[in-house]
Amino acid sequence: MVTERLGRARAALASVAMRIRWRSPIRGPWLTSVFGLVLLCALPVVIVTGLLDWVAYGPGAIPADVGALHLPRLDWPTRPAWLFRLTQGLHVGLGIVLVPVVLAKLWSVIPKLFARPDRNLLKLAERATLVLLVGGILFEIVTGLLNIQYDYVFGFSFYAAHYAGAWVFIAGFVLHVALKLPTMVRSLRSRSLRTELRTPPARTRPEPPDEGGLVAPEPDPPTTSRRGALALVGGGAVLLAGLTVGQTLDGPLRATALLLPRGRTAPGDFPVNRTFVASGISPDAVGTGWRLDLGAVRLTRDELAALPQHTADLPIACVEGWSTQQTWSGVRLRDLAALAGVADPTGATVRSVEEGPFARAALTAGQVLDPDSLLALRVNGSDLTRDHGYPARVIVPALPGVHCTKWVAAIGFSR
Ligand SMILES: Nc1nc2c(c(=O)[nH]1)N[C@H]1C(S)=C(S)[C@@H](COP(=O)(O)O)O[C@H]1N2
Ligand SMILES: [Mo]
Repeated sequence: MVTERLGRARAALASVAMRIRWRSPIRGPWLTSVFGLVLLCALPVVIVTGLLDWVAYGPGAIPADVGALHLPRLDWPTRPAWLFRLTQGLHVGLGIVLVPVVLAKLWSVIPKLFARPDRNLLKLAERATLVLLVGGILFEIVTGLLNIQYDYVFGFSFYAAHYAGAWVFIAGFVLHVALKLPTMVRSLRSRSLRTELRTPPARTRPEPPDEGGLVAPEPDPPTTSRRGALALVGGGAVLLAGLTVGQTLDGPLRATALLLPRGRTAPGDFPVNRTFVASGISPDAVGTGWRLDLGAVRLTRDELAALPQHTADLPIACVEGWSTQQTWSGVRLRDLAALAGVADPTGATVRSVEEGPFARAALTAGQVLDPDSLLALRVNGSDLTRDHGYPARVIVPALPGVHCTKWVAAIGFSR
């Protein structure tokens, strides 16, 4: 019964394939392998920076339970201060730039989608890995792009889903590379890149028929060359890079981040993810009655401002990929620990006036003790605006922006 139905479905697919008949004369193992080589070089960077970002968030810091998939607990350093700016910027930026290459690679292998499945066990296993590989990367692209456009449109936790999806993709990627590397190397050697880059459409010929069935049995006359296809994909990647990089730059070039909602801010200001109004905090909660609760002591804003102030140029780097460096002033976290009577803090828990996912953040000992780690009262020479966290906010070198808690209500130093 089931086999009968499968057989019918297969026949239907085959007839669709017959009708569509993938006829591009440039499709073939060489072109697929060129896209494959680019992805083989670049995707490990996206994978490693993504995993590093997860390490940077720290254990339990983001409300996402990933069970057995958790990484070893490593203390994320505070130096260099731009570390998270770099890893997160690379992860998001390169992830965006590679989208045309991924799409081109999928286009180049599309006849396989309609090919009859092999009875050979190894070939079947290879197909199974493709489900992980293709499903995994499309899921990562879609969730990642949605997240950088509008924070949290998901019913599920972006962090947990993107992270679990990453492991599915990584498994597919490793298996696919292991199975296909010899084919890729052989195919790359079958033609010369230099020659292809000099071949116009008129002289473009299909590759010889291949075992994998990528080359069209009845190719159409060429309308573009392999050079043209590479230029289209490369041009798309460069265009995306140009529209993305601005979100990590300060100065006039920031306005070039046209694709990204946080690329644009009021003149003289820097991005805000959640505004004061959006936080739902009542203005009274951050008015004259506001106190910083350190357990042993409670301080007014004036009392905080009367303590020794320290100034540092530090980046805010958001999980969404944007980053900016500003000049922050405030009280050193280690001075506040001393005031709270904790001489040797082993970490800290920061609580916000705000309820919800940003209500709490955990800091390691190293993050509390760094001389540039601040409870900031001012930025760029003026009091914080409410949108940037007035009366006081945390800023710590190399700490993901998401943990730089705004509208701080309390800091608990642990011993
Ligand atoms: N209480 C609170 N703190 C918060 C947030 C928030 O929504 N609520 N957003 C975080 C995120 S995701 C980032 S990137 C930074 C952004 O700081 P900014 O809005 O001052 O640029 O603040 C962090 N601190
Ligand atoms: Mo963020």
